Amino acid sequence: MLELLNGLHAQALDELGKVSDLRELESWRVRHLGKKSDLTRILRSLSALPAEERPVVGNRANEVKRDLEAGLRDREAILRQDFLVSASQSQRLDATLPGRPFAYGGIHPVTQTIEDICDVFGQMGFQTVEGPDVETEYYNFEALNIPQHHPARDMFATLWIEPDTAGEQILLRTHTSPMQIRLMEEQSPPIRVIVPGRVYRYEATDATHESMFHHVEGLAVDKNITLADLKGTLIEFCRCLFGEERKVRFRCDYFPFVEPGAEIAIECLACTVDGCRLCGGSGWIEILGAGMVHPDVLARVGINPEVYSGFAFGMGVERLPMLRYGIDDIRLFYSNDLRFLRQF
Ligand code: FA5
Repeated sequence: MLELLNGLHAQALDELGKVSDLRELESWRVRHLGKKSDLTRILRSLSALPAEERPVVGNRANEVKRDLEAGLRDREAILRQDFLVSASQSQRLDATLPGRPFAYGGIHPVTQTIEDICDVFGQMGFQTVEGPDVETEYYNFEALNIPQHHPARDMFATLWIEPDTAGEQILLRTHTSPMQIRLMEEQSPPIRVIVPGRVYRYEATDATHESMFHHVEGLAVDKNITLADLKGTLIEFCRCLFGEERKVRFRCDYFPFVEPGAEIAIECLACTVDGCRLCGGSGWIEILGAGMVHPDVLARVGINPEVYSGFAFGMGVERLPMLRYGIDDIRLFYSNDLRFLRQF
């Protein structure tokens, strides 16, 4: 696989050197970095590799991707410059005319954050998959040890949908944890996956709560996975995103589908005065819930909890850029104010 990646890398760079105009450059981009490119196919199929090969191949594939993206940017700058020079020499360009402003689009800060999260976990050997926004009551609750009338359902104010034709209760998923079940039903250990996606809650909004927001679920199942693996993985993730100096708090929490359960909070930066609107003056903002997959959950999907163990986490995506850039209201992400969005 490494040979394949190296060959692909060399060939793409070779072709890039021969690209002579912007149209050719776009077709080069589609061929080598597009959704159907060999490189994207390799990145998507990392999970099928043996566990010991996955991090090595994952790292190399990400390196190749970064290198090709950098090459693309450099080539584009050169071609644009060439175009201007040749246009002005052929006197078709009146350089004295005032320029027309372009309305540039950009990647939404939440999408950028999801890409950053997937990159960090990708380098740790986690594969990225997605799941359905419309879920059944079974996957969202029951399979996660939250039967009807369990008090933990109050943690998730739910938007229900009319039952489907088979009479099954359906809903807009309140978290990405149902994907833990779907994945463990489909794959046998070792499993190492992250799942970004939208989640929905029937709750009032404020500076740190939205009714539609994003989660990234993480799941690792194998022999001998311990709480130390969970803590090490998540603390390393926080360091990658927030730097070495930022304080991270790891402490107990309760979720019915993990045992023991934990949460991580990050030091609040906006908190210079008492009664901070982000953290209420506590100095901390919770970014994720986590824990060791409950043995009953493993048994329910046919994985023997005597042999295997696992950890899982679910993080709130919007809170990460808030903490990184000092954004003091989550609602700014979805109010479509270009003055805000253009800053990213
Ligand atoms: C959960 O949703 C669990 N599924 C997380 C989990 C996964 C625990 C796997 C154990 C194992 P919680 O409701 O706390 O947990 O949501 C997770 C994170 O989403 C929170 O830490 C917070 O950062 C973010 N969050 C929660 N509610 C909102 C909201 N209304 N708006 C924005 N972010 C939110």
